[in-house]
Order: sequence, then C-alpha cells, then structure tokens
Amino acid sequence: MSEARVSDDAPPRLLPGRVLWASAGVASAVLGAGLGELAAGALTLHQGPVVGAREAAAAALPAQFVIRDGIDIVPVVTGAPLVVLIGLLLVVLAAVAGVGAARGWRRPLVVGVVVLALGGIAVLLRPEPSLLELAPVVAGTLGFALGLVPLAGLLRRLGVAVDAGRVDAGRADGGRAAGTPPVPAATRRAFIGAATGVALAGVVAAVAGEVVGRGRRAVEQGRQLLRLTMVTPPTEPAGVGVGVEGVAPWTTPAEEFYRVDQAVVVPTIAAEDWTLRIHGEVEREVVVTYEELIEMTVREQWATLVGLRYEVGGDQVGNAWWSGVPTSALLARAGVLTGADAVVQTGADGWRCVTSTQVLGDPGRRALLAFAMNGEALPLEHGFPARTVVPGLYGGVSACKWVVEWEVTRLEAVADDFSDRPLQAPVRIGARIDVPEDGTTLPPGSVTVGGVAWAPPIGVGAVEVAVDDDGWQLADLGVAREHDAWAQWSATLDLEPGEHRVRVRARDRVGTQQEPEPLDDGAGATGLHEVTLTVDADADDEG
Ligand SMILES: Nc1nc2c(c(=O)[nH]1)N[C@H]1C(S)=C(S)[C@@H](COP(=O)(O)O)O[C@H]1N2
Ligand SMILES: [Mo]
Repeated sequence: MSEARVSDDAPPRLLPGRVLWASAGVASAVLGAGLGELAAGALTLHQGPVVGAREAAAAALPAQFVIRDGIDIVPVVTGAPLVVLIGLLLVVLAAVAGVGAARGWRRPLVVGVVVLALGGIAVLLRPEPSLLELAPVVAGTLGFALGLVPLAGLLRRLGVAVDAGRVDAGRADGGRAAGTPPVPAATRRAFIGAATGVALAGVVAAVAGEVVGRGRRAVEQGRQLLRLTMVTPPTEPAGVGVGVEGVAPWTTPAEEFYRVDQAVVVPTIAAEDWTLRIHGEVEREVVVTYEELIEMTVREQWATLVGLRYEVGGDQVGNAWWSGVPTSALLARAGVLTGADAVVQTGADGWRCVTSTQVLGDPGRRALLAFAMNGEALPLEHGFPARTVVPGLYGGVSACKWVVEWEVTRLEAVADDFSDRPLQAPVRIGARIDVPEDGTTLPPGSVTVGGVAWAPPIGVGAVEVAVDDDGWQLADLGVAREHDAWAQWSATLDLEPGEHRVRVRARDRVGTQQEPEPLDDGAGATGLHEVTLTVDADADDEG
C-alpha cells in the first residue's frame, strides 16, 4: 500500500504530507455522510446511511441486544460491530481517495464510484427498494466530492506533496530527503482549519438530518396512535372483482397508491397541531381543528383518484375508501357569500389549487375533506392529517393534500395565478389494459385480457375491446354500482397466430364515449390504451 521506498532497517515515519492528503479524504467523507443523512431526513426516508447501518447491525445482533422503541430499532450495544466495520472501511477508502487526489482525480473517482455502487446495491437489496432511497447515497457521494475538491485544491495551492516531510530511513544521514521539505506549520494550520470546517459542516448536516427525520417519526408515531372509531374498514362491494390475475386490485393499497406532489419534504403536521382556516368571502371565518373535524358527521365512500398527468396506460390512478367530512358541510359553517364561486386550497407544502364552490358546496357532488384512507388515518405521503378528495375532478385541480387553508374567492380574481393548469378539469373517461402486458407472446388458444376503467362521477357503463380492425366487443364488467370508483373488466379473445393490436375503450352510464383521439391539450389524457400481443405456436404456456 505504502509507496514509500522500502528500507531494510526501519519503515519510514508517518509522513505529514500523506497524512494531510488522507485527512482531506476523511474530512470529505464526514461531509458526505452528513449530507447523506440530511438527504434521508429531508426526504423523510425511513433510514439514511448511518441509521441504515445501525439497523443493519441491529438485525445482525442477537435479539437481547436490541430494543425496539415503537418504530425505531436501537441497538443497545453502541458501536455495534457492523457499524464500526462499515465506518472503518469508509475511513480507509476515504483516506486512500484523499492520498490519491494528490496525483489526480482518477483514484478518488474510482473510490467514489465504488462507494456509490456498494451503497446502491445495499439499498436495492432492501425488502422494498425504491429509487428515492438512492438519494442519500448519491448525496453522500456528491458531498464527498464537494469536500475533497476544495481541500485538494487548497493542498495543491499550498504546495503540499504526498511525500513532503518524508524521512528516508534508508539514507545514511537518516535526515530529510532532498526535494521533500517538511510541511510548514502555517500551511498545516491553514489546511487543518479548512478540513475541520468541512468535517463540521458534515456533522451539522447529520444532526439536521436526524432532527428532521425525528420530526417525521414523532408525527408518524402520533398518527399510528390515533383511534378513529368513526372510521370503518373498507369492505369491497360484492362482485366488483373480475378475478383475473394481474388486473389492478379493486382497492388500491395505500402503499401502492400513486403519489404526485411537489413536496420535496413531506409535510409533517401532528394531528393536534393541524387546523383548516376557511376565510375570504365568507360570512364568518372558521378555523377547524382535527378534533372538531373528526367529530363532525363523517361520510365514507369509494373514490378513484386520477392524476392530471395520467398517461394512457399509466399508473397515476388509484381507488380507495375515503372517510371524511363533506366539504359542503365545512363551507356551510363559514357561509359562502353570494358571488363567491371559487376556493383556493393551500397545502402545508405551499401547493395551491382552485376548486369551484359549486363542486365543493354541493353535497350531491360527494367532495370530502378526508382524514382516512382505506380505513386508516391518511398516510403522511397522502396528506395527513387531512386532504381534499373530489370525485370526478383531477387531483391537480382539487385533491389538496395537507390542506390548511381554504380561501373563498372569485374565479376571475385568481384565474391568472393558475394558468399552469386547466381550471375545473373533470376527469376524462379512461380505460387501461393490465393483462397481458404489451409485447407478450402467447401460445395459441383463447387469452383473457383485463384491466380497469373509470368515469367518475357518473360511473362506468360499459367497456369494449377490439382486436386489430375487427369490431368492438363488450367486455365483462365487475359490478359497477359505485359512481366514483373504477370498474374492473375482462374479456376472452381468440387470437390467430401472428401479431395483434388489442384496444380498450369505456363509456359512462349516460353513454358518453371515451375520447379516442390523443388530444394532448393538457386537460387530461385522451386516446385509447392498446397493447400488442403475439400469438406463436412455439410459445410456452408461462406467458
Ligand atoms: N399539497 C399538495 N396537494 C396535492 C399536490 C401537491 O403537490 N401538494 N399534488 C396534487 C396532484 S397533481 C395530484 S394528482 C394528487 C395526488 O394525490 P396522491 O399523491 O395522494 O395520489 O394530489 C394533489 N394534491
Ligand atoms: Mo395530478
């Protein structure tokens, strides 16, 4: 490892130049670890690099060494062996990278890539990996670079060579080798100051990450302790399923429910701290607390939510059982003044949307201020403590999560502020083929195709499928009693050998057909979902 000339008598002394370069690497690694932890905390991921290592260690330890305090796992043995091992490995790698930086960027780059890859693999090996969890690893690697580049630059500017101050024990005089002068004290001090600053920044970032992450854990714990006795668990209406494997489950589990928001940091508001302020053009300003909300008359209903940016065949659509208070009841408390026709809703993340009082104020439109999803308090990601759900309007114009403010106003007064989105965008009728997947090769015989279709707030009337340019045939529909929820559908097709295009379309209960052309007008997806299936006599039955 050491590149010092080998001597027969004694190994070379610790070399100040080399030590300074190695320290640059280690200080940068501290900054990287800190930024990784901050990224994890800010993204409110369950674990950052440090916590992750701690939990890995906890998992590896015998049970008696581990206590579980609610949702956190704390190894009793501090300095658990695995953490120490990982820490040591990182320190060694960082030192190697630091020393390598004296000669150019190749070695630190290689170390960075190795750490990135190892971290990435560790994340992907977790039970349910998500790409977002890579963020701390990436932040950590970037943080490392962020520290090393200026520190190496400083050392270079100060003229510190790796072998500066080297004592060549092999030399007869035992003294300093020519051309490798000692590092002057002032230079050393300047560098130590800078390196300490970098490392301290890392510690501050790590502490900040812990604080932010702990805030989330506290709110999550409070959420789990809520006893919402007025909320009933979801019971799927009989017959809604078509029993075809691979079709999206009729009830979308909260963990699988699509998520769209601009919140880099998921707002964490404790239930007891939450209020909704209703003000503006109202008879009286109203501030509703969580306790007051859940004590109002609760309504529960199935509703399918669709993203404004749902793409044909995509996954920005989900169906859940929502419990909440009709928005009409809340607006009635405040008393909407005549002429006021819009509500600007604001979420705790600062996101806003405008929704008409006609919709929010009409009990028949079934809009909810929801506090539970699928029988449990809203998950943090889906708007805890409360969010709006409006059947038949796209999420982006109505379904404000973490909602804290309703300003009753006039559409004309605020329309310009929302020019990025269509106003009042009603959900367009849609249908999706879930199975078989596009590009599947099948053996000859009959094939079952299936998927979901939606037409809130009217309800799905019929779903049809077409093979190539043959005519449309009716698909079987799960019982679609619900107006606001999607319907599962399936159809059995007999396909000739060769390649086929299978399309689906839906219509609502009053006969309105799904828009077949892709309009791309920003008001929600249009066009029909299609898949290409190949029937091949040699295909095995697995597909
Ligand atoms: N506060 C807040 N609410 C929001 C958003 C947001 O970014 N912030 N995104 C909206 C959009 S575009 C959609 S499609 C829905 C998605 O809700 P979900 O993430 O629970 O599926 O939330 C809406 N409500
Ligand atoms: Mo959306």
